[in-house]
Amino acid sequence: MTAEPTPQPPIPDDEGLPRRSFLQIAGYTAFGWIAGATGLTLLESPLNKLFEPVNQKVEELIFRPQKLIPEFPKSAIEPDQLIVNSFRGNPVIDLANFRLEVTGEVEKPLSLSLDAVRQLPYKSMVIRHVCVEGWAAIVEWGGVRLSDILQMAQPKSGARYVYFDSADGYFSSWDLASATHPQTLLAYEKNGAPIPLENGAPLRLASPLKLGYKQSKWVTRILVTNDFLRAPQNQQLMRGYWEDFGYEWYAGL
Ligand SMILES: Nc1nc2c(c(=O)[nH]1)N[C@H]1C(S)=C(S)[C@@H](COP(=O)(O)O)O[C@H]1N2
Ligand SMILES: [Mo]
Repeated sequence: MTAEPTPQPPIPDDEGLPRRSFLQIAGYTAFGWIAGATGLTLLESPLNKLFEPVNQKVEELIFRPQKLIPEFPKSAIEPDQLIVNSFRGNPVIDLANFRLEVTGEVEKPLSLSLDAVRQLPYKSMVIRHVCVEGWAAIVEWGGVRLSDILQMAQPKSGARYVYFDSADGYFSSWDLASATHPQTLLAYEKNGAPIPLENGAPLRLASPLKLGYKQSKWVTRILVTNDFLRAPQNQQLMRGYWEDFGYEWYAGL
């Protein structure tokens, strides 16, 4: 690893304040996003329809064969090497009412129950998790391909980024190509068992493409955007919790 800017220690958790998602902190709500996205689309759609079929670029990304990363055999799993790394501890999640929201620049916003997620095709993989802090672990993750969920939501033709909002207030953003890679999963199993809460239950990202801080745990909302988000107060770029402290955005392995 070349010298990474040392992030400042995270702001201590103020137990007196409710933990809000980054979308709420940024002043966005799901409704705001849908309304905003619709406004843009109405303005832009006549041109888009003249020059390209709707969704062409996005469909190319989703269906383009992407290079597969070699996986490890199950015998290589290192069950004791995965260190829990959470910036502010475990969130409380109401599993009975849990919904995975998919919103933003998509034709079909989704609100999926865990059962609905589990009904999608299952994929497991043994990959190396690499934390920028200097440790790594070979882990088996099982779950669904994020591309299957994005395909259901149908990103619009201008979509470029995918934000992940987590129940602990963490967030990150990915390029659409990495998000639609066939080995980028929303995982609900770790090493053949349901993911423990501290590792991100009920749903966490798992991908051999990127460093650990891009592997969001406790994912509750997926937001597809054309551009990076900016904080409404000061227009500062919002690309991710650690990314906004100076960690590299793409963070490829
Ligand atoms: N929501 C959320 N996701 C997160 C983090 C976090 O603090 N909150 N930490 C990240 C970091 S830095 C790493 S290395 C991995 C650690 O995953 P683990 O705790 O399951 O080992 O989770 C990533 N995803
Ligand atoms: Mo990490």
